[in-house]
Amino acid sequence: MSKKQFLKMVILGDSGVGKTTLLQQYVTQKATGNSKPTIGADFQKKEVMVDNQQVNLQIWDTAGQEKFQSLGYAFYRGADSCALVFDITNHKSFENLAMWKKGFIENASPGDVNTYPFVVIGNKLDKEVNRQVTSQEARQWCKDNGDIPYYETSALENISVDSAFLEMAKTALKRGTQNALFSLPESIGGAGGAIKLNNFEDRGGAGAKGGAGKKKKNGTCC
Ligand SMILES: Nc1nc2c(ncn2[C@@H]2O[C@H](COP(=O)(O)OP(=O)(O)O)[C@@H](O)[C@H]2O)c(=O)[nH]1
Ligand SMILES: [Mg+2]
Repeated sequence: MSKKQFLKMVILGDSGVGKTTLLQQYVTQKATGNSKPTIGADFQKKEVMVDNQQVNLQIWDTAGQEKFQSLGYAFYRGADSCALVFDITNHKSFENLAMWKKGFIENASPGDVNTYPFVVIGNKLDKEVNRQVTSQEARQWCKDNGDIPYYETSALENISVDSAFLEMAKTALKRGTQNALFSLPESIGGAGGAIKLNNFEDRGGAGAKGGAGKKKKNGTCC
């Protein structure tokens, strides 16, 4: 079997759209809707097969800090893919996707933004009667933002949750192999919470580029 791959994924979106429930459903096949993540940046692990390759996913969820838009640098650092989640019954959460995407780009500095593996997820599909965002509207936004794949899910009823995460892994892997050609090891270590990520292949050449300043801001650098 070929070398094990590691992928870091992050989930962004307004508070209440269902990020934690999506992750819980994906990782444990359960959605109780009442799990509280631990304080601070929090991630879950899952091992999956993607195109005959074993992949270790590390999926980062917020611990509620999204309300204050105060996600630390460790959250974004070296992310291989990013899910932008909104609630189809809450138009405002859809409008805020642009802000989340911009925040991600500013913090993760993911190189060529147009080819970055974003996935947009419109969650709470089981509440179709309360829908405020049409599929067409969402698809148009995705098209205008570099042809981002779009999924409608129900974290509660486990509709299309696996497919959305699988898409993230697939596109991230594809891009990862392309980037591997260019990635030289960066020697910035000891970055506070980011230490956890040092187990990961540091393909984040671009991530590290914009990050040094931010790390200093957190008082955790070097
Ligand atoms: N009906 C419905 N409710 C959901 C769904 N996903 C999450 N929820 C509920 O929405 C609320 C917020 O979910 P949560 O995962 O905590 O959102 P987060 O703040 O984005 O992490 C909880 O009461 C969940 O049970 C879904 O697909 N359908
Ligand atoms: Mg949450």
